[in-house]
Amino acid sequence: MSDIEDPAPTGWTISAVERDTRIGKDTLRVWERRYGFPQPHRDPHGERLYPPEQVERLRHIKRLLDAGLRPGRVVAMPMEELLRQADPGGQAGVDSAAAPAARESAPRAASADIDTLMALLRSHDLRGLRRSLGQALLQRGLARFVTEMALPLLVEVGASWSRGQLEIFEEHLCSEMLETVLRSALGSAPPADTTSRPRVLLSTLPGEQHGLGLLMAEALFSVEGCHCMNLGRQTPLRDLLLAARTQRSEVIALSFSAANNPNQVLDSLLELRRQAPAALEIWAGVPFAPLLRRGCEGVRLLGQLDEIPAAVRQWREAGAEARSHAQPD
Ligand code: B12
Repeated sequence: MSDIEDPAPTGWTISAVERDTRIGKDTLRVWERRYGFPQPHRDPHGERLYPPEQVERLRHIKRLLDAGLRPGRVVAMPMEELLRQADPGGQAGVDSAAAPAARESAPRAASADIDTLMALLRSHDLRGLRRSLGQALLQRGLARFVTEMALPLLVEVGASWSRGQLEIFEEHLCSEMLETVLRSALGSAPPADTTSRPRVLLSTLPGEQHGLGLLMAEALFSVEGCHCMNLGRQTPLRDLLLAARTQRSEVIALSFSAANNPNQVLDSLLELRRQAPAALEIWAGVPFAPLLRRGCEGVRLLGQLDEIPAAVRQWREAGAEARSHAQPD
């Protein structure tokens, strides 16, 4: 979420807009010429200044682009239409191949549960929020808690923030709270033993500050009985490979948020693939529909956390098959 102070009434500089929306300066200038949006004002030195409402519209545009829509389709779209497209009930424009990456496609809890959690967050009732999350965890168990509560809650938090309905500090509160709940659940889970496989090493790459996806992935891998080692956020490539070697990891699982540039994600994954031993599998959770469609050679791209159980099952089946081929007749 943005930590940048809204510099209204003068407007946002192009660098501030780039930082907040992750839309490059060159792209912003090209859109201005090609689509007539955004239409920044100019300061006395002729530098671009973007009014806050245009920045908000750009945030929505970026979300739809990440969900797989094309710039030609969304950049000139009026705000009401952008909101309609982002509305869980109004998915008409998001094509089905893009759906796995669209925020709207996250497994949904009863929306009443999420509404209750959001109301507790908005009223800063942290004890109530902690209690409700704890209770949901007990009721559903860890895996369903992750996919049916934590994920939809974060999606709603992100959407509310980008609609200007939630403050940044409120989003931070929610993230911290979820992190506490997930860590304590993982802490009381039965420890893996030497026979637990695959051995999974989890991290994000440098520059990625979103670590909750990683924690949620760890929870799902643990429920599947995998051996997990979570290095946390931003491990340099060299150290990741060193850790994989010393830990005898069989899978490196990475998490990427929508705040990344998909081309850079692809480059980093290819570089990691190039440096990693062939037997070490690389699984990457990415929220970019175009990248998921395109694929990345030698890397398993996963668009949803709930694909983890099937991926683990396939890994185990492939291992069993390889072992049976290795058996002498
Ligand atoms: C919490 C949060 C933060 C917190 C993170 C706290 C923490 N401890 O993690 C903080 C405050 C640090 C933060 C910072 C920023 N954030 Co933020 N953040 C969020 C929020 C609300 C939730 C992120 C999250 O954890 N989602 C849960 C994960 C699991 O979902 P996901 O990332 O979409 O992952 C999907 C797949 O990729 C896959 N997956 C992910 N990981 C893995 C791993 C495996 C193994 C597998 C199989 C699958 C998988 O599963 C998910 C779907 O099921 C999102 C909103 C949202 N809808 O996600 C914004 C969001 C990601 N943030 C956003 C932005 C812009 C930022 C900042 C750039 C703001 C700024 N200007 O500083 C910075 C980026 C810092 C950086 N360099 O990375 C934008 C990105 C939009 C964009 N297209 O650019 C979002 C989408 C908010 C929005 N505008 O709607 N953020």
